[in-house]
Amino acid sequence: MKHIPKAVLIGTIAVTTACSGSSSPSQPSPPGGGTSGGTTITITASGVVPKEIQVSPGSRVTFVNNDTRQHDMASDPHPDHSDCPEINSVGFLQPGRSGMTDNLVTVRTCGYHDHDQPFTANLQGRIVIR
Ligand SMILES: [Cu+2]
Repeated sequence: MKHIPKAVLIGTIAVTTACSGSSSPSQPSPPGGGTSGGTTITITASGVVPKEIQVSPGSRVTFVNNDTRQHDMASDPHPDHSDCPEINSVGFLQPGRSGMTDNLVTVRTCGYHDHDQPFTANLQGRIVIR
């Protein structure tokens, strides 16, 4: 017969020091957005950048007019603008102004153009929702 010693575990009373709120990590927040992956299309004097952007369903895309002239962004096809009416919310943009699409909820590819210059290729682009 083996004697199995009865192990008596003396639990140490762990006194957990309550967190008294002095340990909030400072998270650097980049100013001015610039989210990776990006949902911003910039309109420059030489056209839209990027020409094609990919966003997740439900995203809104911001058009920023960095050109010195006005632009009027709208969904393809011109002049009906019926493919992705969410884009038509961007509309007319004075220089320096920005506008957002409505929520792009449908997985698809949306073409857009500048309604003032509907046949200017560098003012046409695509938003890929996937
Ligand atoms: Cu148009």
